[in-house]
Amino acid sequence: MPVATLLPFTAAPSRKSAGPTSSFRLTEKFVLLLVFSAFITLCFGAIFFLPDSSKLLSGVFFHSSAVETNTRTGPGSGDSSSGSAGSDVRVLAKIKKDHEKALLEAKDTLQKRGDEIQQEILADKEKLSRDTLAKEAKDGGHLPVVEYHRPPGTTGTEPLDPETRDRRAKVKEMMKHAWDSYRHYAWGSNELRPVSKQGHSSNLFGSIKGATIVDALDSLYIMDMMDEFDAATEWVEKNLDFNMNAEVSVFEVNIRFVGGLLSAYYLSGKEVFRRKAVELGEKLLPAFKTPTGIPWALLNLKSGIGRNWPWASGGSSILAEYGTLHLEFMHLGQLSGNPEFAQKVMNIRKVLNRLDKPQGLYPNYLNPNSGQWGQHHVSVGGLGDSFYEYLLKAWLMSDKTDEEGKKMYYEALQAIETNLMRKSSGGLTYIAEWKGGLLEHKMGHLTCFAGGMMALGADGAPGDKTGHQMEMAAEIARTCHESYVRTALKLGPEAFRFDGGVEAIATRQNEKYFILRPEVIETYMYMWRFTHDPKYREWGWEAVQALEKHCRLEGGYSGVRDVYASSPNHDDVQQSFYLAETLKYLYLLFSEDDHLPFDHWVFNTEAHPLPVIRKDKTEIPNEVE
Ligand code: DMJ
Repeated sequence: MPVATLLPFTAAPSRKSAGPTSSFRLTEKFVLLLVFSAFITLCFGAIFFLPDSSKLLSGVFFHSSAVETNTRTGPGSGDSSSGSAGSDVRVLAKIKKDHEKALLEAKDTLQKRGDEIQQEILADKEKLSRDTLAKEAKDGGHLPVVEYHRPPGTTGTEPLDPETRDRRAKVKEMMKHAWDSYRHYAWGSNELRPVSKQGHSSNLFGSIKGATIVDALDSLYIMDMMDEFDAATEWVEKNLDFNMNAEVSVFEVNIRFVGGLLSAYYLSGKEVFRRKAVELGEKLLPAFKTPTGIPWALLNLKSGIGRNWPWASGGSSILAEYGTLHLEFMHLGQLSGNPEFAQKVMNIRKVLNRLDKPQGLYPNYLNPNSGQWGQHHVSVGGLGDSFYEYLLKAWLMSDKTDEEGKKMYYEALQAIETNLMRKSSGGLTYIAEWKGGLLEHKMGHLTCFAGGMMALGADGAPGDKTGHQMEMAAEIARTCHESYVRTALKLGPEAFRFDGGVEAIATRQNEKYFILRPEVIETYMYMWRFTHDPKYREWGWEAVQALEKHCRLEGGYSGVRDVYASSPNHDDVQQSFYLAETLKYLYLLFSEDDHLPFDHWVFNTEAHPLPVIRKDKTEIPNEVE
């Protein structure tokens, strides 16, 4: 600032007060002026160039709004007028301290090498992004930072064989029809009613919405339907909500919603899926508040109050329900850093291992209060099925470190083989049901998954039982195929019997329906992968043709009420598992083995692929940092 402009501001001589100064000689006046202006220059130099100068100016002379805001919000700042001198001093002291710190840091930095500085900048940047992510996670559910690495095989190569390529393309077109119909007529509802062309809500999910969207996410991704996947992702981001006062089935919500979200996360790496999966998983934790830690079947998501199905033997929990949480909960533990998830499911094993098992079998009912078995009903179909599946898959998903799961699986399978597996007079192997020591010679469509499970586990079978278990798997696949072949519509009934002179045929009217279930096709897919016997692809193609002929409607796909009737009577439901499982297993049946390879992926019971958690931590595809 030029000195001249400052003169009037200081002691500029005016004509009126000129008297005493007029006695100085001109040279003295000049020297005085020189000294005075030198003094002024020095003062202003000090103000502007000393470290604290600019803030001092703004703080003391100009009272910038920033400084005012600071002092008002600071501790003990009630009145801005009183005590302002004290607060100014405090502000000045803080400014000085900050300045000194910055100067020291700058000095320190100047002494460092270029590469050191660069490394520090990088580290600072990483820390900042970690802090931001951690904050975001905290806002949306206190998640730790997870570095995402896409596991191998999320996309596969085109099938070489042209016929297989065409068949796979056909399955994709079926998926498109199922999805487009849902989108058109039932968007946001749990499921689609393809005849009446409207939404359908199942009370299994309380008032959670969008079961079809979440169940279908990974199938859309796997089939490279990315526009549809993006639309589904957007719906999840904006609409998927678990904050409701409603009762849900813990099992169904776990396998479809938690499983679907986890797979979508592992395939795409999108954080929203991890966040939602953990959020929902945490909402399910109160289900374990029972004297034994065996969870309730039903849970109110708001109150956290649980109960069991009123029809389940003396208030029991159900084997296939509490025994089908393990895979998802182990991954939830990985992705959330919350050890509770693993503790809860490991405790279920502890309770089971303390109990006596009749003939080595696991009854379907267990009382969560007393820790005692309910009615002695054993089944590899409904009420029991996926418990066995999860023992094997827990071992595989743990990179074969979960020895307890392995032992429990192979021992249970041995008990099943000894006590439940039988061969019909016509040579069909089936798995019967066991009721208090008596066999009911009936096999459910649900039980047909066991062929695939046996094939998947055959390789690790103890002794030299690998070949034998593969044979059992092939036999079950054949029997289940027969249950389809022996119907008018070439689709399998809900349950088929081996008594009263029939084999692999439903005899009761209430067992003749087909609701687009996947289990038979699931077994074909596993058998194809392990044997490459072309008959499994042929059998899968037969199912495609039957689905197209009898279940496809203008408004989507529907189940049928009687597979023995000459023309279909539609039940008007497109189940969400049709998109999650049936169409996915068909697609993989006509894909190369490099798509979701079994040494890297394990499918949950709703066909949602989850990556193997590597024992060598450096190889873990997604590990908590
Ligand atoms: C699916 O929800 C799952 O496969 C479950 O384990 C059994 N039932 C249906 C499909 O049939």
